[in-house]
Amino acid sequence: MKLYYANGTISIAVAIALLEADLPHERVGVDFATAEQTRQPYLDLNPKGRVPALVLDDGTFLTETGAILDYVAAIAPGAGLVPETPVEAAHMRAVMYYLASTMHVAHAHKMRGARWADRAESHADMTAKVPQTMATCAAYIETQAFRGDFVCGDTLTVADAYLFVVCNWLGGDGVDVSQFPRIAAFMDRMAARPSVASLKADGLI
Ligand SMILES: N[C@@H](CCC(=O)N[C@@H](CS)C(=O)NCC(=O)O)C(=O)O
Repeated sequence: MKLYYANGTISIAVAIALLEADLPHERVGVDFATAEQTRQPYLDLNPKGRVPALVLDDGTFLTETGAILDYVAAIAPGAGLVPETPVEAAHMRAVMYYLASTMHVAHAHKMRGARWADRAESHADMTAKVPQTMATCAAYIETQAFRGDFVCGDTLTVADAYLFVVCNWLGGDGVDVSQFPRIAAFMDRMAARPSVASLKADGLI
């Protein structure tokens, strides 16, 4: 498998999950500094112009962080990255859908306002709102997401890889993480895992 990623982006959630699942894979960096994701040949591979993308050994091409994380969990059942009970698995996916549809989108308003508006003052207004919207999202995560040390209790699932990367953006988005003690403890717990530590050592986080 080949994971197309960029440092610090949501694609790192997939890198964490692949390491947690102990699945062999190759990482291919996409250079956001030169907007490589918006040009050929990357656009031929992924017309969405985003990361992550995962290319399987038979050429099958996957996008969308939540879908890729579910795939990784499914091909490594021994790693236990999805809860066994349907109701717990639904909670895990509820958190992942929230991250995809609400919190990641709130974060994107800081740098990617051109997706929604053309005027510079509109972009500035969107950027200025980010500390507030991300703090609102953090408050939701703090009180509703955790059912133990992790999202689904005391065992790590793919939602934790996703949540770690999104919460890693909070400081840069103007949110004081120390105001959210469960998130802060979760971030420390994740940082101590060999998967996250090795990605940090490699400069991906
Ligand atoms: N819904 C997609 C969103 C992916 C996404 O927006 N990734 C960002 C990085 S965090 C990206 O590739 N941005 C490049 C751009 O906007 O040009 C997913 O969850 O995989």
